[in-house]
Amino acid sequence: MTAGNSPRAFPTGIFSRFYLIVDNSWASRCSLLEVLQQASEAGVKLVQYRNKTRSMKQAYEAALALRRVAAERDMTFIVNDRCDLALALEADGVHLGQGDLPLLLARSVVGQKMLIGVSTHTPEQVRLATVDGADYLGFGPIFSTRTKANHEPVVGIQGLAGVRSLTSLPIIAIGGIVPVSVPALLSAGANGVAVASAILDAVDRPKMLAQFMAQFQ
Ligand code: 3NM
Repeated sequence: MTAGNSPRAFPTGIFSRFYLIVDNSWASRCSLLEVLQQASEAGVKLVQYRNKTRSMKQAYEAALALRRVAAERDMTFIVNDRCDLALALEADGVHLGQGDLPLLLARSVVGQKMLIGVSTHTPEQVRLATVDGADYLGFGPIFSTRTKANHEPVVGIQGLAGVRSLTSLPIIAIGGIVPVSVPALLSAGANGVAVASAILDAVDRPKMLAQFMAQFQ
């Protein structure tokens, strides 16, 4: 289900510059399945399932329908934090935070076919994840965000520009991103943007999705 010729090439087409984070903490307020369907209709091709609070069993059950829809709609499906959940869901990738399994260990767990992304917040973390063989990097938080509890210091657009030359991997900017932020982030060297609250909280979600996707035309 992964795009590209390599068994785990990170998708690079323009429709993969928008990386939707479907965070389970919104599940009581909206249907995550509907969000995924709306995202697919807007052309989104890359999605991460994030569940920081539920048991493994609950997370698996909640994610299964999302995973199926993503597969049907040819969306790359990445699981946050947990290699075991990614394997159980036959996900296309796993996204590791700095507190998760180290990259080399995670690679031995998930095998060669699965994409591995790494959250980075400093130049040193960017260098290390690159040397260790990540497939792509998250870098942030660019702006302040309420989605990630106790997040690391805000790096700003300058912080992003400062790490661009340290890696040739795709960098996905993350944290507090709204549509008007996107041009400056792309100019600073981001290959794409990852977004949760701007989409999940949107009153008119199809319109918000369209506003983001229009940034990549
Ligand atoms: N990781 P929103 S910031 C999940 O800096 C996450 O690594 C971050 O959500 C990091 O679009 C963040 O609502 C929150 O700000 C992204």
